[in-house]
Amino acid sequence: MSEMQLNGLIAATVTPFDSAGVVDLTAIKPMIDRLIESGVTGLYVCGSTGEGMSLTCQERKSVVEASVTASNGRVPVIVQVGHNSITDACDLAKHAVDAGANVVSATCPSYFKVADTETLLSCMGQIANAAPQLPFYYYHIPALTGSQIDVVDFLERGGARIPNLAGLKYTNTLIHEFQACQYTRSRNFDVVWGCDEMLLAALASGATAAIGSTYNIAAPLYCRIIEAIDAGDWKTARRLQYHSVAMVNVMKSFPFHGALKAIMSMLKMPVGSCRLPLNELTENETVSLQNGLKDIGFFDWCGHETQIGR
Ligand code: MN9
Repeated sequence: MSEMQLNGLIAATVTPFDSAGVVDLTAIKPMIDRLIESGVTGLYVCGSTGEGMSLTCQERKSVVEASVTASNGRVPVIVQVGHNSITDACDLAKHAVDAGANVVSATCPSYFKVADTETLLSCMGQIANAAPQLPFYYYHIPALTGSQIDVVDFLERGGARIPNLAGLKYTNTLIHEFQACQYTRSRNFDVVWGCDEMLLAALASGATAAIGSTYNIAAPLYCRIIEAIDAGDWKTARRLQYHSVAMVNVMKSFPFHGALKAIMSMLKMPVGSCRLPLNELTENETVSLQNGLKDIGFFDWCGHETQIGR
């Protein structure tokens, strides 16, 4: 059971909000339909992109239920249950099972930093054990959790300690470490790439799946990168990957999540704004984001229909 393998481009889905800032469950199905049409092969729900940490547990559960229903078995639904309270994380993991999700994933607690591998194993062991029927993926994102754990050591020891540990979502930029995670002796772990703008490098280093925010807005572009590599055409793959680099650079010159949600609206996937502490873009920022994207040709190569003129 732990020898699970995710494949392709998994969208880290956003959580739609209405104009009053309430989670808009009705926007989830149309969004997921569009994502699947665009080539997405899985959904990672309530992660960083989904602002999972800014939602109440009840909201997280309702988003998971709506996402599982909307996916309707078409693509796997991975539920991110990380929480500063391990008890709440376990409760969310149990709920993911009852809701019919396919995979559970969790960040480590982050207010108090996790000090060492042993502590991380204890935290993740408890959460994984709350949903023993499902494969479990540790969500490694040191830039946000602030915990600098040796992930290779975690996997080596986790193989013996956590029966349903299937792998991890690796959101860091250390390609050599990402590769080492795939060669652990304890088990054949599924190591999923999490930095979209470096997908090409990750594919070259053995990635078979990637989870990320920009697969919401440019999955067709990334599909073309994979096709180019499959055809041995590295030159094309590099040129297309550079589109992703340019896109992320433009997005990062604004508050990133606000930019992502604004772009989804431009691509006819209205998902509303962000929740504090994240901020939505001002009208001026939205215009300048759109201009920045036009400048790099985003609307020509993202592969989505738009509701703005060229
Ligand atoms: O984990 C995302 N990371 C964060 C996935 O949200 C911190 C990525 O998809 C990035 O948003 C993306 C842009 O840097 O690579």
